[in-house]
Amino acid sequence: MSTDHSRIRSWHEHRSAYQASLDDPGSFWAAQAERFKWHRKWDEVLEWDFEGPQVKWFSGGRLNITENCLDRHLDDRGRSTAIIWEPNDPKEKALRLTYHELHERVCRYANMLKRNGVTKGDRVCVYMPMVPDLLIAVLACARIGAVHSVVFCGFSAQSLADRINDASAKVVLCSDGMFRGAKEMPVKSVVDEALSHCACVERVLVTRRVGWDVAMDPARDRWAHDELAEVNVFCEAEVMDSEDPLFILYTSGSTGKPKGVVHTCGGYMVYADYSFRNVFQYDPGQVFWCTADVGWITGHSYMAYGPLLAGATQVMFEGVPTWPDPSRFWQIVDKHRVNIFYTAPTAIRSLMACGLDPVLDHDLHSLKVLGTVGEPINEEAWHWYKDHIGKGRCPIVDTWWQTETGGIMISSLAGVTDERPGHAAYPLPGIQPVLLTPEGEEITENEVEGLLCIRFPWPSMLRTTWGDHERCRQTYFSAFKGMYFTGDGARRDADGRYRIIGRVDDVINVSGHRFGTAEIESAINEAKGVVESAVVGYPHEIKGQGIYAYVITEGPVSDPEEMRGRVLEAVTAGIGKIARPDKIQLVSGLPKTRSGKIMRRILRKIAEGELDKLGDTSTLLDPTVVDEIKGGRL
Ligand code: 7RM
Repeated sequence: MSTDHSRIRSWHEHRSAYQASLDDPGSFWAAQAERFKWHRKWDEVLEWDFEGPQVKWFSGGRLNITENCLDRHLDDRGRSTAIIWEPNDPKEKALRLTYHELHERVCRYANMLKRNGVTKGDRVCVYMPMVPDLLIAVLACARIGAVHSVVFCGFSAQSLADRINDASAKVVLCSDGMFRGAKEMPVKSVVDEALSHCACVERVLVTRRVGWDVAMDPARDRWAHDELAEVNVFCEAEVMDSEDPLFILYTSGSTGKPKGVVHTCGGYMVYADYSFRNVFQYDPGQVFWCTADVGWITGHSYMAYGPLLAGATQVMFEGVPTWPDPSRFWQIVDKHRVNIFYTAPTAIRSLMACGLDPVLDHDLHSLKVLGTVGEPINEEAWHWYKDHIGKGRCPIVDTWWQTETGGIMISSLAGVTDERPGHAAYPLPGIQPVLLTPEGEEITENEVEGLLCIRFPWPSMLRTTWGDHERCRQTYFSAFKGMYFTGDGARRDADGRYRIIGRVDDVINVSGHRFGTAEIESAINEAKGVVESAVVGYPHEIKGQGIYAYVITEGPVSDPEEMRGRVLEAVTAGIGKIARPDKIQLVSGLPKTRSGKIMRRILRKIAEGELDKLGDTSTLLDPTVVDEIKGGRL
């Protein structure tokens, strides 16, 4: 086997690295871990048991991830650009931060956190738009060993409050407001509303972005710029244990309440860097741009951590793809000479719908590698991306992974492994996927479909769900003995490439964002006049999946539009605008079994328009509701 552990550069190396990772996982991952600065080397590479589950990587090792993201690069790359921040408004000047400057700003911010009572192990909730302080805040938490919990700014006050309470966060970091395309939107006032339901928060630190005169509680709130003026520019990094928690990130599952996925320091660091360098084949000096928000796992692993661990230069964009016009992404690619561009299929589809004119004004010659993440990519979008953005000369990496996996698990490596539209392709060396039948039988042949599981640990896997380890066991490790169950179904082609089909549980993936049907239903049920609801996903041209809600109301509704408006408001308040149903059908009953279970399969078929494929409905409590629902289909 090749002894160059820096990067896999050929199909042959991929095969031999894969084999080596199977033969001796300990040596394989130890070699990756050697790249970093450790205050103390690990005693054991891996200890594991999927029953507990109890998984430890690099135990006994001591490190700080920000020393590896920042300090480690200062001698060689201190003056090279770490972040190019492109503001919402193209007329506002972009901000460039070198590794030196980013290091200094993280240290200052970390000292501000300390000055405001944050210590190792405390949970800090970060609720900020895509401004440099968001990234700085995340790294500052990691610097002092505080556990960050980033909540995407599109979530409502209610969901923010739930997440703050679940983690018992002591401090909230936010901004006054945010710019999003042509709009200005509140942030601090959302935090204020959330905090009326949270007793745990002692301090709120506010970054000024839009310049609003927001309400400040003198006992609780401070402006970040005032506090930052009081602190030192150097902050010693807190030395952490490999298995100390690094962050919590909430994600939706099939049950009502989002789970706080916990990632730990050592393993997450090793895998974020390993996967970033290998999948994107990043070369020093190149410009990387991941369009995801730091509020999602993609923004954690491929903005906050992976690229910085690799010493990369990257773009961080505050705005939206369609403002001031649908050429904004391509303008930015040309302006900052982006080499590697990583986005979601939903963004590609929505830009594809705007036609070629916005693309043709830009030469895009800097692009070398394209990537997608978050949902299956349909062939039409794949080819459009390949031909019109990549001009036929850029490899596309279709990266499959999850909040829980921490990093990319199945993907081709740019220009190294071949690609097939719609296929995430091969597991990265070190990753052992399996396909199972619903009965838990392993399917070993190719050209088959099954439930996607992972049979062996990898360094960035989740360790627990915050405050509820049993829930972690139940959700991921109990369906099939000795396996991590992903919740996805997949196909394996004749050459062993994987194609991810989608969720097999009650999770809907809307524009690459996960929502549980139960979570949306409980928000809908809060609306006045709603008795019960059932939510399913259906194919949506742009979003991948749309949300279809069937809602039972109290008695007949005189004004259906007003009722639908109430449902939308309830979802906006309970979760956020991003989870609003695309279709709301008012019904008098739902198809239920005699035991009272809602037959979602039938509702899904109706939403998909496959009215002749409902199957046997005779066992339903009241088969006549099906005809009514079919008749009223939207
Ligand atoms: C990174 C992220 C995870 C779910 C996952 C899948 C779906 C993600 C792909 C994909 C097909 C892909 N984390 N998914 N990537 N499906 N091809 N390349 O998205 O936790 O928010 O979502 O997303 O269903 O289970 S996530």
